[in-house]
Amino acid sequence: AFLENVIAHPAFRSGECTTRFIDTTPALFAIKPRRDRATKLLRFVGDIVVNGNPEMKGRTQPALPLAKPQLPAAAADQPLLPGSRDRLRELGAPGFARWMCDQQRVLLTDTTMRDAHQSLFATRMRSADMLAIAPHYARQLPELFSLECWGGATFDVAMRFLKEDPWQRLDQLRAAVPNVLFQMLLRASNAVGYTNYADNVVRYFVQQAAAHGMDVFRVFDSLNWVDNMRVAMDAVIESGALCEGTICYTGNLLDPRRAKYDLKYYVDMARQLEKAGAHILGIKDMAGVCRPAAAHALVKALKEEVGLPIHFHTHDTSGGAVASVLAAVAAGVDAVDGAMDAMSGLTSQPSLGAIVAALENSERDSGLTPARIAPFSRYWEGGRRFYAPFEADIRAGTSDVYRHEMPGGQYTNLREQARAMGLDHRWNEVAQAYADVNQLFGDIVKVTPSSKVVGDLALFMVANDLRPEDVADANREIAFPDSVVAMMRGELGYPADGFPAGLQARILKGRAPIDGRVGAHLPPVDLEQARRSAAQAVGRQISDADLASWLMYPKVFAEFAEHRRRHGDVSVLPTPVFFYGLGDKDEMSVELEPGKTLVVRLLGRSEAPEDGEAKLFFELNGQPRPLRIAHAG
Ligand code: 3PY
Ligand code: ZN
Repeated sequence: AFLENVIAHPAFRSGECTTRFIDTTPALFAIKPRRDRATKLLRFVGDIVVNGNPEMKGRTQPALPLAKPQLPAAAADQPLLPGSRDRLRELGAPGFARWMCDQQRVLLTDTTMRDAHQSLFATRMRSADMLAIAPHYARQLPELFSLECWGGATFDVAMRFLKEDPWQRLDQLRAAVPNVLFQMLLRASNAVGYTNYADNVVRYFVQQAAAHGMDVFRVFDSLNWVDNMRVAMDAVIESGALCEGTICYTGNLLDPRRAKYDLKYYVDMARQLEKAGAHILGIKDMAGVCRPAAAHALVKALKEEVGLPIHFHTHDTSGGAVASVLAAVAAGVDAVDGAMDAMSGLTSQPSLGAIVAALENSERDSGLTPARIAPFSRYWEGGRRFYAPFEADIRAGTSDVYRHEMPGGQYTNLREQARAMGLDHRWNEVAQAYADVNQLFGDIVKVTPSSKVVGDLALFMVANDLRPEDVADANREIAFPDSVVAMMRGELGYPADGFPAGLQARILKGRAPIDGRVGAHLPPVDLEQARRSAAQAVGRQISDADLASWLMYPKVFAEFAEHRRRHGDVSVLPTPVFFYGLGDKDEMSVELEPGKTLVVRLLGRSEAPEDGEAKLFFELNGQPRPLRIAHAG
């Protein structure tokens, strides 16, 4: 490696080096632990071959080999045209918002790399599958308004389950797509976590995300409490990025019996968001319950009452989402979300291809065509197969969502939790309990993290055969789940009209709820102290982005850092290898860095049961590499 460094050094190559070259060029001694990297990865793969990926426990492995997804045929070296991101740079956020309002065409967001996989297969999409197609997006779909590719649950799942660095994902995607806006989902004071953070932590997180190239922040509060959104919104606005202040849609606008969430409610909230400085107004229909007529009435009213461009997001859980999108378009919505066809439908977003086709040759033609969407959908069709074990066994849409109102991202999760608790056959009761808990809580917005609390109590009720009357019964002793107590204490904030006082008092058992916003009570975190703690926990220097990960999820981050120390960067592995290992005689090639490729082949294995080990015969770049792997547990 030393010699390689000498040979590669520019001074050596240009013949400008003197006899003191070696003494005066310390960089030559920076010998990269290359062999070490390859060995670490090989050991990781070997462990999966022998013991399986722990993530696959209890899941059914698909038949191997899985075909590589087919990339769009057009070359990735086509010229790069200016896109929405160039326009934001040129106009600034307020100017960009005005530009949006001036567009006749409907602007499109592709959610494939965030919400679609979060809602279809438990957020398990790996960076490698995004990065392969990213340059094609940049070159072939520069008309897209944005790519939603970060935030929400992707942040913790990347570290927790995929052993990937979410910041590295963002950086790599950004490098591949310099011209189209990137969009993230930010849970206001909960940032990308499940509980409120100190204000300075929320600010720090937003600053980091913006510094790493995030352009559009869809900021929402899980109880639609605007006061709890201001810190995050201010930080976004200050960073120069686009602040999409977002209303979570719930209930049924046109049902007089659900009067709490009427037009006035939404218009009031929209005015507050406009006042708070939002550049764009988001409508987030996380459960997919905004029926077409409601979407039309809502968008029409908001267009009349506020001056912001409106961005509509929904889920296709019922099967009716395209109709709602088209109704929103007819009422003048500026931008809408969809997912590439193969990643759409069910609990995901409606199909972009279907939306594009519906609008083609109309006044609000999106500028795209189904033919230009198709190669992307084909790619994702193949990519999705990698994740089959994480998909819920759901074949069709369900209009039952109008009863329970579970967010698309939660529905499959909760079903999975119910199954794990042996309650699968009582799903109908879980769904009803979910609706009942919502009423007990005073008919609240249900979206991460409030939706998790409602789900926790619903499962608890079914598991313990509790009816809503039992929960409401002041004479009955119930050990409520921790998350329920925390929410009633105000740890997620409050709905504008508070929680029902009786139930709240009963759940808190005499303890006082938090007065006002949690963030107003939490002392600022000493960031430099936190950096030192993080460095100590992981035994190395901490970057600014690492610090943000630590602040969000200290334990998850520390475990991820340890995984990386032991196994290296496993995000470079092909997805089937990461989850399912290599079969006998299978080969994979991994680009460790540009120009450095490992070609690995598994030639065979033998068992050495007396040592509790398996011996794997790998070939690494043509050289034999036997490895002994211990059988786990
Ligand atoms: C999230 O917060 O992750 C969501 O997707 C809510 O819809
Ligand atoms: Zn969503």
